Amino acid sequence: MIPVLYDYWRSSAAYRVRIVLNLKRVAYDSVPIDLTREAQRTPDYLSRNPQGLVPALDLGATVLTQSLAIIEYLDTAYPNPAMIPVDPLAGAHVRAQALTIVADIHPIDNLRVLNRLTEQFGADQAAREDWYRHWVVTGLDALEVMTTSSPGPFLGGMAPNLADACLVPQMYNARRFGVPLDRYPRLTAADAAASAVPEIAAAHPDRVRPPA
Ligand SMILES: N[C@@H](CCC(=O)N[C@@H](CS)C(=O)NCC(=O)O)C(=O)O
Repeated sequence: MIPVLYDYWRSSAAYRVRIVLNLKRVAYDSVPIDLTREAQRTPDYLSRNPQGLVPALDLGATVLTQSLAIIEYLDTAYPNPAMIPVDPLAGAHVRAQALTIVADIHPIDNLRVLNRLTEQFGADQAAREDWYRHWVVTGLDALEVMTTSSPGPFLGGMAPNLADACLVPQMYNARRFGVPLDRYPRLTAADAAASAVPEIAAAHPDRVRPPA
């Protein structure tokens, strides 16, 4: 069977995986999991991902979860084009750039965390958005510095890599929440370069959104 991606069009974690599947030209089917309808909490979906989060990639023999683990698997199983340099030091730097988004921005801006702010502390929409922007700015401020020496046009240099696959969805989300991006010349340039790559453009939420 071809891989089945349990996906949500606006999920940045799923968007990362779509980018890498497309860059590696791995054919896949997509099953939409509507987070606005709590489809991620149905027993059927929880049997695939007990965390109740998208994405999950069903390979038939097994189901993979966690976008970075899925991308690492894809990079090993489908080595071209490479997402993570084999050189240990270069690979560590690329992972550090990616994890600045994946581990340190995204988890605390996730839907379930924003909902918890409301349930536990009574945060209104303005407070949720302020929280969201605070953590995006904190992370992107650091990432801009961490990527300044990248030769470009992509964070990966002449070709997009894991860091680009994480950056593009994060920049999409930052725009959605009105985070000013002009203070990040390196990141906006890399995002523009990556977004123009047809395989990455094809993963954009507007291109995969199911009809209402
Ligand atoms: N670390 C996980 C995070 C996955 C994640 O947080 N997915 C979000 C969408 S971007 C989700 O499913 N949220 C549902 C919820 O918060 O209830 C990964 O990288 O796959």
